Amino acid sequence: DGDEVAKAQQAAPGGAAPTIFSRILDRSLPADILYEDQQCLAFRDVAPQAPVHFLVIPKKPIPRISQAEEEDQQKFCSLINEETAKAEGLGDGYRLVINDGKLGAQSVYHLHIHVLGGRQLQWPPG
Ligand code: DGP
Repeated sequence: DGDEVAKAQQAAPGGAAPTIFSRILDRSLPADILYEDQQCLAFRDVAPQAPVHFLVIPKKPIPRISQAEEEDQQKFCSLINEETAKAEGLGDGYRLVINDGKLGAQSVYHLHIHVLGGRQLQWPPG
């Protein structure tokens, strides 16, 4: 919504600066965690836009996808969290979204994939 866009327009791409997601990773901020492995963490979005809406992040604090290094890009497939999507009841389909930068409405500069589903999604998004 407009609030998220306002946040995105104020968010500064902070390089390696810690974000709220670093605090979720080190457990100093509680989150509803769905999946974890050596490389990634999946947790529910605090402001869900669909009946199921979770985020999948790399543990490495890569700020944004357009600035990811080559070797990190090879790991992105593990971010597409198929198993968790199925476990969340998304067997009939879901949407993966990566917001990148200001115009892409990214508000947290720790690379993350949104996984949304559980209703008929519309296209195009706003
Ligand atoms: P974006 O950068 O616009 O792709 O989205 C960031 C998302 O992160 C947004 O949908 C809301 C979510 N979010 C922000 N802060 C928190 C938080 O403290 N906890 C959780 N679980 N989600 C958060």
